[in-house]
Amino acid sequence: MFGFNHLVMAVDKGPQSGSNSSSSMTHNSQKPCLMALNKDKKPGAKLDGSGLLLSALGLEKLHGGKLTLSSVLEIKSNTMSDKPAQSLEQLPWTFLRNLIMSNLNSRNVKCSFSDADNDFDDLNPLDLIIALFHCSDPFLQQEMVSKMSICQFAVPLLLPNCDTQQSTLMLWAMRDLVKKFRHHSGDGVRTFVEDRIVEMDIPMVSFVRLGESSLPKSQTLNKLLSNPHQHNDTFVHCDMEGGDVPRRISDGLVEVSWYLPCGSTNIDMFTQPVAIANLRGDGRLFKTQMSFLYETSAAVFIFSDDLEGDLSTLNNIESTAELFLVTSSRRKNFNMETVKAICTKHNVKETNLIIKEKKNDAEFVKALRFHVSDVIGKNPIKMKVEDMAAVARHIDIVVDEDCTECKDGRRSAEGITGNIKNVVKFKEDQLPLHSEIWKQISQLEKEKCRMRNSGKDIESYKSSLEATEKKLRKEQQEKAFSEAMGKFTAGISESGTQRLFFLKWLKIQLDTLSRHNLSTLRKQYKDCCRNTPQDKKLIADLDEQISNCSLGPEHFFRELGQIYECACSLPKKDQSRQQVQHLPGLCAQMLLNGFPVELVDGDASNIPMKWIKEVLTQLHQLVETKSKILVLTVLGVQSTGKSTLLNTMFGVQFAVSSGRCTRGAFMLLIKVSEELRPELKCDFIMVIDTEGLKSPELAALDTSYEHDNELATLVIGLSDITIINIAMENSTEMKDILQIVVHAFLRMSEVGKKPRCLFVHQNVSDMSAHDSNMRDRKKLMEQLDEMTRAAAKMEKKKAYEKFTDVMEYDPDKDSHYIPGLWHGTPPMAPVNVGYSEAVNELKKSLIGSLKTSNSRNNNATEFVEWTQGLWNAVKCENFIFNFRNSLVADAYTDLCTQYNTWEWSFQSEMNKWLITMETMITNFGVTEKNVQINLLRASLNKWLDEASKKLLEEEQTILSNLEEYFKKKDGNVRLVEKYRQDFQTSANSLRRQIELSIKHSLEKAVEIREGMEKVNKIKDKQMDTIDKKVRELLKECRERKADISEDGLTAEFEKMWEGIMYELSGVTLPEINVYQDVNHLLRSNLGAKGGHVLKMLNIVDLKSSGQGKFIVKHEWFSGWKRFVTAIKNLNMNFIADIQEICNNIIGDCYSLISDHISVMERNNTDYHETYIRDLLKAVDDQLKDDQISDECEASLKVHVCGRAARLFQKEHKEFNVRNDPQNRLMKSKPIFLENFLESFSEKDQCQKKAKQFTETCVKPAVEDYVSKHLGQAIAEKMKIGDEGVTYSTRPRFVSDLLKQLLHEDSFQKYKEYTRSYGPFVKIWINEQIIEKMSSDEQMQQLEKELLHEIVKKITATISSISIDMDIVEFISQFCSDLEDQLVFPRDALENFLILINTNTDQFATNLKEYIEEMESHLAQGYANKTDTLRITERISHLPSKPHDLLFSRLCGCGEQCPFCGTPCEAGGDNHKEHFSSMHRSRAFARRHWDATKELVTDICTTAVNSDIRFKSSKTGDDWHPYKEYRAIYPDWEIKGDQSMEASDYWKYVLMKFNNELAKAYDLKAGVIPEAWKTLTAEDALRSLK
Ligand SMILES: Nc1nc2c(ncn2[C@@H]2O[C@H](COP(=O)(O)OP(=O)(O)OP(=O)(O)O)[C@@H](O)[C@H]2O)c(=O)[nH]1
Ligand SMILES: [Mg+2]
Ligand SMILES: [Zn+2]
Ligand SMILES: [Zn+2]
Repeated sequence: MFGFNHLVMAVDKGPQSGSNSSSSMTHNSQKPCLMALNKDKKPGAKLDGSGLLLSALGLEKLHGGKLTLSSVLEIKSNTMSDKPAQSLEQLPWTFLRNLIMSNLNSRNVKCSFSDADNDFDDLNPLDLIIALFHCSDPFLQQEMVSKMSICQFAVPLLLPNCDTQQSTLMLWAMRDLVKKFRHHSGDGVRTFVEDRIVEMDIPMVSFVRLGESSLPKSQTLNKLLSNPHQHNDTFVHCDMEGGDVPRRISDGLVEVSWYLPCGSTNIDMFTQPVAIANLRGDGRLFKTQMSFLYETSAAVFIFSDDLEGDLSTLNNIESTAELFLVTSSRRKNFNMETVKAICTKHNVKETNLIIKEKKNDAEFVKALRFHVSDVIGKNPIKMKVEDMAAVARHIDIVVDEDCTECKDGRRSAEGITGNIKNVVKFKEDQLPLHSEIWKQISQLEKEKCRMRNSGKDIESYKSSLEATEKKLRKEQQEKAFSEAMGKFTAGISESGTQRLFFLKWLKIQLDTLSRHNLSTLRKQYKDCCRNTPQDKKLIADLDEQISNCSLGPEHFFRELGQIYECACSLPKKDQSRQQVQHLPGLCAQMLLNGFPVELVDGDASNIPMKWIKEVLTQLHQLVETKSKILVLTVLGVQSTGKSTLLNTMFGVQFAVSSGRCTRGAFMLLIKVSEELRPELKCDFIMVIDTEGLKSPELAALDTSYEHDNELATLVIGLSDITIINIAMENSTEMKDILQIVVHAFLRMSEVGKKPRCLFVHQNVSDMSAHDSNMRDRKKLMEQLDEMTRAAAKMEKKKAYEKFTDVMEYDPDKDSHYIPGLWHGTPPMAPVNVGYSEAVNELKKSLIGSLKTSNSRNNNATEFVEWTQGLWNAVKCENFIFNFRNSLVADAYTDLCTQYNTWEWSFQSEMNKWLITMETMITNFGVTEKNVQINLLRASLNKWLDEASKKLLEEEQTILSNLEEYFKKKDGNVRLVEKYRQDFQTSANSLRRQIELSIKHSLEKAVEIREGMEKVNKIKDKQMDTIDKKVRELLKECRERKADISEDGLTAEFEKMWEGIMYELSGVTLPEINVYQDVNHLLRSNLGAKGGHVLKMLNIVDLKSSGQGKFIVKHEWFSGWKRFVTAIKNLNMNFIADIQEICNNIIGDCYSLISDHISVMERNNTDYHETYIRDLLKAVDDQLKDDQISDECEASLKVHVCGRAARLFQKEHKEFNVRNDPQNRLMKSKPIFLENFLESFSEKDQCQKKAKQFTETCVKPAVEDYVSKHLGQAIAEKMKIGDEGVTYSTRPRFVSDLLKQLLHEDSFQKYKEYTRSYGPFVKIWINEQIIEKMSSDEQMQQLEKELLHEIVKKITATISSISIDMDIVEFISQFCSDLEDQLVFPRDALENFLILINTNTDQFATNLKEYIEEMESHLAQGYANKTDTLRITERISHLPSKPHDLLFSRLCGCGEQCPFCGTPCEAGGDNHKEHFSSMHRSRAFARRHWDATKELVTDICTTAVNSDIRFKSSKTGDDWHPYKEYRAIYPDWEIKGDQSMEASDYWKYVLMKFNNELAKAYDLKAGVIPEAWKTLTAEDALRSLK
């Protein structure tokens, strides 16, 4: 069977094709099995070296090392398929995929197809392996060798090339193999050895075949190496799948495998390590290989039956190897004599002759084993693989390490490692930045967040921390760039392959340097953890030693990071800073090459954030912004095979070793192939390997619990999928770890992220685990639920009941069971097939679930943002309250901006509707004289219904807009999911708010209209009487027919008029006593307050109230609890504070009063008690509960109402005078007379009437229209254009305002801003409006537009009315058509209609002309008044004021920070939590130290991180820690900020105005921390961004 077939022979003869030698056919004829195999081979199959095979495998383009590791690791669409290959071309990929996953079955390459047209319908696995080695680059070769070795496959030592006949010694490929074993030494002490295999002194025993042999060599070797209980197929043999297929290109291959003892006599086949080499093919044909083996082996075993043939190869002069001859006595022409003769001839000792006599193998194998043991027991030559290179070169074998890149890389690496005598010392000298200093900086950074050791003066403390950090950074700068680092940077700056070689060499050499120490320490550590976990001191000590002794490329990268970070604190232009600009790019390139990069430094427990940020930013650019990543992480107890799992799953190379191995967290990128990107929605998968969490016994170690907690929170926060790794043997330990994990998940769901979670149970022996573990799963689930509740309670978030509330987890789908890694006892155990298969299943399910998930993935820069935010929050401990991330912030701002526009359009819409309705109400009864006033009430209800419907519709619009918004998949909407509810409630509350205000306004309008009824009735009656009388007189005069002169007529008229006067003289308008109304309303408003207040009302004199300034008096507060405590605390500001509140309210009320008065004058309406009610409501609305005492409130209301009463009384008087019947009669007399005369003479009045109508009715109505709509129009205008952005969201508005304040630099303004935000802001907006409206005649433009709009409507109305009506009907129709738009002055209309008698057609025509004239006249009027003063005046008299409209959408909820008074910036007005982006020193809220009277400088965001305490009325004047301010102010969210830049604005302002502020508040100036003193206006400005 092992006499090779014709195909191989042909190949061996060289590249000529078709030279099937007949001799080989003769050989074959003796081999029935091969005959049978080849009998249907097509004759003349073409064979031209490796070419045909490679092309059949689809590899021809990759020949010569073009296949790279990273291309193999790419996630492709076939990555997850586990179907057998469907074509030859798929075979290599299936093989590689399985091999990378350490699958023992990977060599079973039978494919499930049969392709008649192909010459190759079957393939020997060795051919495939050789073909792939030819195609792979050196790094993939290394990886293949590593994985083959893990599977206990033999690996190529000499790689043949059938085209060139040139063998290659695969030294480089084997470089990375590290093996561990235990010697059996004579004295019974078993020493444990771990080393790089190519550097180990291990004797090699080679096996070759010469000519024919009936003995199955490879199979025999497998038996030789396997122990009886566990058979390994180390070498491919003919009974394996595909092993019987004729080999095409792999003869001449020398494979090697090592037997390594584990130290147990029962298990070990050999007590000493031995390398077994196996030459494929007939040794006679491979002289070079034979020589190599002779010169390097301790012994060579020759298998041959063909002893008569050419055995010249046996006579190698250089050979030092002992020769053995292995033959079978069962073959036909066996002759003991010849055998013996041959032995003598070729110097084979007789004892070295091994003859297989029985059919049974056992004895034969035993004999072989005996001889091998004997050879290695005799202390033979042991040649390192490394040293074989010299032999190889000598006999014309290429050594793969001889390529220039490899040599150069090695030299560069040696340049660094050659100088290392002592690792600890080297690190101190050459890598000084990242050790102690960086640890100290990390401590400082954390302390800046936590402020554990601050005294009272936290801001100064913080600034001193900052100063220390600066100092440390400076120290770093002085040490930056040691010699070794210079070389390292040079090394990684090399191009492509050479850099990779350099890094690999560096790793190899460093490993060698530190291996000895480390492996002992790790072992001790592991033993100690297992056996004496109570000895914490020793464990901690070992832990530290491990960290001190370890040295790998990651330490160099760490150092690089620190070099970069310390340079960042230099000015931008500094040369040292310029020099390091390129470093992150190099590191980014490494990441792209698939290197793990350290994210969290496990020793310092910190992330070098600036460095990582820049690295990932560079990466983002390197891949042309196609950097969407999906993050997968693993968490679990120490040494539970986390890194192994990831390595197996993705073929990556995270550090693996028993004992404490991974530190911190490493990230690594795996490319996703182009075709899969859309499906997985990402370009890369980022795999993060983490440090094992400590088991509970160890967790008590100093700060390790904290460290674990931080790491878990960060990692879970970063990941899209977290694998929780549980080793079965320590599932109880896992419970405590889970506690940490649950906390982390809970925190994440608080910030709107719900990562997926997978449980992987490792070391499960039973393959049916999934089903049988159902009960365990249920139990785990229950435990998790319970933990969730406990964690929720601890984090004070009661809402979480179940584990699934905090993460996406389906216990059935997301539980995986993985059997033990090793099949047998290491080191000779291969990877368990079950392990590899289960990991593959896990991978498939992971990737499958990624496909179905619909989350959007972050790109590298977003990932950095997210990391940064998370890490800051983690550092601040108070995680939930501290998490602020710019991605969330951006998403939130976007949502707010959107919401703001919806809200605005809702408000505008309703505002317009309200104006229409008010117009209708005012117009009620104008056209229909005798309509019943109570119909108005009925209509009011109808309108209110209509309003409710409309409001609901508008609310629905907002809600569905919201719905749409959250459906969006792009953008980070999922991050603001948790605010959704807030905005929904806000929409709802906005609706209710507007509903109330509409109801209020409409009712007021109706009441006022009703109040006018009496007066109107009187007027109407009067008019009717006169009209009738005049008409009678007219008729009478006409009937007389006499030619009455004008004088005569006048006389007649005068006579009649006197009569009327007499008749109507008794009629007067009702007098209203406003004071009485006020008195009454005050009583009912304050009635509930109790006796003392009513008593006060009894003695108050309203008539003298409300004059002069309102002064708050002490006595109103005597006995009031808050006041008493304030006095106790010597809070002299108390009364002043109240005074300010009152002043603000009074200011608002005064403007309300003047608004009412201007309405009365404009519409000629009377006073109505509703105005007073309005006023009282305004006061009530502004007074928050318990802000001032009852007495004070009463006095305030009396003051306001007193003033109102006086003004309204006066207004009422004026109204009565204006509308006094006699007076009116006197006024209308000339009109009547004129009309009387004209009617008599039947003059045509058209022209005149049209003019009169335009002037007295239309023009005032139009002006009124423009005024009513102007406010809204101005407000709209303010919101558009570049400057309009100011009004887009609250934070933006505040920031723009502060910017301007900074510019104006006025203490007074700051004082007003911080003391009375609302009023100040309104005034400020008003100023902005006036400024904008004054430029470019903007307001005139708006006025003209409104004017034109209404004129167009009027003209259209005129044209639409039929001219067949008489004039009165025409006018009536005209008015009613426009009743919802225009209010025509009632009196003027009546006067107009007196004795009217004109031609409708003509009138209409004339009217249009006059209206046209009016428009241009009015427009002219607007255009002439462009000065600021006039605009200010005009705006202040508008019925709806633009600044009020804008303010109502910008004031938000109106809450202010309970500590510093900064306004809430949350979107909507009904949110669960108030927050603000920038707090300020409490000094601005007049806070000061009791003892010293100095202003308090500290800022809320620092205070909530510190251990200092506060007291307020809410704490019952007890001290309460700031950290737990939530207990007192549960709806405020004040995020701690450890950065020095936070609130720079206010620091600067306080620094500048410290003294003025102190003076204004009669206090002493605050102590300004050193660091603030250097702040400039630019810094302040920057912090507003
Ligand atoms: N017996 C057994 N050993 C395993 C298994 N998985 C991994 N190992 C071995 O356990 C050791 C630790 O594996 P790692 O993958 O480094 O474990 P880790 O969890 O990453 O360790 P740390 O990073 O130090 O926490 C290695 O020597 C692995 O070969 C397993 O399932 N069974
Ligand atoms: Mg690990
Ligand atoms: Zn605050
Ligand atoms: Zn709020």
